[in-house]
Amino acid sequence: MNKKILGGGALLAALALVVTGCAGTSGDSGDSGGGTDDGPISVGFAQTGSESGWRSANTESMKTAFSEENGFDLTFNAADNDPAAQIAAVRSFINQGVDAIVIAPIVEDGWDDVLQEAADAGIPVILEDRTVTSSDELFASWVGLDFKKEGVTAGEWAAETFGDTPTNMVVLEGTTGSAPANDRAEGFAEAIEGTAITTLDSQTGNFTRADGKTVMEGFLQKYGSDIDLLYAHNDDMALGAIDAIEAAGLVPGVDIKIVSIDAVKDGMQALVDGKINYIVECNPLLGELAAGLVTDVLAGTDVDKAYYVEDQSFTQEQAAEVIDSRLY
Ligand code: GZL
Ligand code: ZN
Repeated sequence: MNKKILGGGALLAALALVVTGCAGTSGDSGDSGGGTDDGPISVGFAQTGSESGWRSANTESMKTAFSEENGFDLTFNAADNDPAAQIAAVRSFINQGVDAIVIAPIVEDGWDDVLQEAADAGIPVILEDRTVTSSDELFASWVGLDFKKEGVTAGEWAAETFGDTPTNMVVLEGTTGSAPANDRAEGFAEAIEGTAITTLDSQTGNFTRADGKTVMEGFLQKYGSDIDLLYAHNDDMALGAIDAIEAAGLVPGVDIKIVSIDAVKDGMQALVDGKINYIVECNPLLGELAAGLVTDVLAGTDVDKAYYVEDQSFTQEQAAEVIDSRLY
């Protein structure tokens, strides 16, 4: 899959390109975005669910971009983190005969059949956020983040921080089978190769605060103060773990260092408060790019198979500088 990195000027240029629907494509009736001369573009959006603060920000970004005034008629479905329900939602969009389908796939596998059905029905599919293992012949384009790079960035911080000091780590994994969980684990593991960081335990917390707390309670019962480091695949699970760490009478960010991914508001606040030590950003504001891709694909404009939005990362000091100006 050829890779286009969108950051800064390139991102804005891409935004302009895809949101205006380019010159000369349908929808030149002066309205911005997806409207065409024969009415709004109907889009079915199959969202994962509402498992985290990141997901809420992503849903808001998508609903804002796929608005009526932007020329879209959006049918939204949140699948409550249930892969079968999400595939059923996509099937319902196909039966509805929408113009295009957008999916944030809960898990990577199991998409071949329903994507083939969409292709047979002549309905283009755009992926946003997470990826699938299906052939990229089965979808028109994907826009999201480089999850493996996020894992590498988090692992490099851990390697620099702990280096050759024997360190016991526990991991709160994202949703089992999801691209971010797989790739963040892989990237982190590569980055800490050769260090003295040992993984005591690694379990899924399903990207949720509640499960992050429950799993961390289990880790604390099993390993107690032997735990030096927590790697959480997202802020929500880190925040749940902080509750468990404090309930156990330990100090998060001091007794147990924490590195996390997302950089949502609550996570950044915990970073400023010293309860988390480092956060790698994962930008949820993908709505405009996804809407532009739908418009472009329907207009027959050539698009790349993958658009990567750039991320950054934050120490406690950097978080304090930016927290008030962040968009999510
Ligand atoms: C990553 C996204 C993940 C976030 C979690 O792009 O799919 O899902 O890291 C969210 O917070 O639940
Ligand atoms: Zn365009």
